Amino acid sequence: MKDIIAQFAIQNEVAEPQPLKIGFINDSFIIRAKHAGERSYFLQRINHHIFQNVEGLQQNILKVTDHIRRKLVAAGETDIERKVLELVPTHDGKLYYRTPEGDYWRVYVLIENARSQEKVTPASAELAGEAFGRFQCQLADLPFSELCESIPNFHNIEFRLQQFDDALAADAAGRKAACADIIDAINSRRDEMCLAERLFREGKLPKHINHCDTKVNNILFDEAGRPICIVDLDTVMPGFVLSDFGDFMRTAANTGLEDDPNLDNIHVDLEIFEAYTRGYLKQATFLTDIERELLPYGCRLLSYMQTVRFFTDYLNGDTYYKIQYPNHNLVRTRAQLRLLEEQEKVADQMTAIINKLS
Ligand code: GN1
Ligand code: MG
Repeated sequence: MKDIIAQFAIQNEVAEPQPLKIGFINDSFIIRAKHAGERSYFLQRINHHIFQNVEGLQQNILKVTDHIRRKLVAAGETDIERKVLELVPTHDGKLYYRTPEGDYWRVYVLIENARSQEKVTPASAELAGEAFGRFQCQLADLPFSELCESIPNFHNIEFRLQQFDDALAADAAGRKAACADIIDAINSRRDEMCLAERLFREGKLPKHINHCDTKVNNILFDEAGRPICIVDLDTVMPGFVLSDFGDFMRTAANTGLEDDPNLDNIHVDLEIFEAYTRGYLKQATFLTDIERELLPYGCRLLSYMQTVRFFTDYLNGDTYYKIQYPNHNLVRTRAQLRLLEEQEKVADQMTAIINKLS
């Protein structure tokens, strides 16, 4: 570990890295400053099986954080080092270090006195909406073509349906026969769910830079409970604003769990929906009419996409998502499908809320 840290341009004396239990994808460590008042750091081993283009990934993060920092400076903000992540380069100016064994490591400056939260209340949902809306707005003038897709076609539903079709044809785990209802539910919504990609090809729906993992725990809050910084920038990439709006609602505006075995627990929490939307619309001033109109559709699209992704992994024999028990991906699939059905029931109410707040 000492060899790894020695590669990075860390100027002050630091203690041994301590492992942190956060996230399922990368391995994270905290490196504390030895002397009070000096910088501490956040070290990560990047999962290069999932992020195969580490150079592109790190360039994305640099472009996005530099762009946001320039915006903060121009706006005369203070405390900027807590409002945007900062990568620490290696001594030879690289954004990551590759070990002789082929592992990839990176270092960020640690944001002090900040915490994340797992659960939302209506009050924190509104702040979360402001935070993700501000993040998108800060990036709205960075051309999306400047960034690569750190996971190619990550939120492209046409691609996800192709993976589903391939998994169905192969039926590698012999699981498809018992799942005719799920297969029907996916197939009957295909056309509707590919609308965003069609509108993009027709030049009617723009792409922007999105976070693509808008769970509330990717926002750091200060001691007073105010959002200060958006973190986990690995999936920041070009896409539709629907992704970020929809994924927050998928994970936060659900009265049940993502993998709830009791489908009766699953309903749309319209109070959370309204609170987040209020915060989001306040900040996301760049939205076009069609983007605003499609926000309820974005919620359904992300639940549908997650249904397709979990179910494809189930058909493939559980090769992507870590599972805690044998049918976990099937339980996840059914829970996401139920959420989609519940979102379909309240689509008009969602639209009414958006119209009221616009
Ligand atoms: C994965 O590991 P986590 O929870 O950050 C996945 C997301 C899914 C989510 C479903 C890189 O995210 O896209 O929505 O699981 N991330 C990747 O729980 O595939
Ligand atoms: Mg994540």
